[in-house]
Amino acid sequence: DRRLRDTEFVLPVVVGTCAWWLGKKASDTVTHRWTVYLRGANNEDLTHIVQKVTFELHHTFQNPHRMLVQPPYEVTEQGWGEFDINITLSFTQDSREKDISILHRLKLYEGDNTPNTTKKPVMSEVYEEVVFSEPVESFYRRVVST
Ligand code: SLL
Repeated sequence: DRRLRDTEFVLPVVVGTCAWWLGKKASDTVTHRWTVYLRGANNEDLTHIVQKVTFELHHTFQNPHRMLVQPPYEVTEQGWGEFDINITLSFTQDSREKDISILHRLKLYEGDNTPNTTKKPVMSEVYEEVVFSEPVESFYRRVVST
């Protein structure tokens, strides 16, 4: 599989967390309901490039290794604490690309002087560019034509 020497292919993605405080319904171990997600930065379909997305949750969760082979690439859970989530992307076979990882911290609280509210969620979203340098020619041709 020939690689294109002077070419790179950039995949813009967004990773984020969205957390709702449970207010009166909160208990000691469940204070928030949250979702962690990965999507195309412009909501484009990633299935022709991404084969699977794995979210590695804190070990206090059951089955912390959550694998998604189709969109939406997201996990919704309930808990009490903030932690770093390792997000691993695997790409389609024809790309011959290695997996890449993105670390994203689950955010439940806005900050010291901001009271909790059930009216709006706490969001933490980051734009990332996955860069394929010297992509395999056949893969590159396929993805730029779709
Ligand atoms: C902290 N280092 O101490 C972090 C750990 C872990 C959060 C946070 C589990 C809930 C469940 C959960 O929310 N863990 O067991 O279902 O802040």
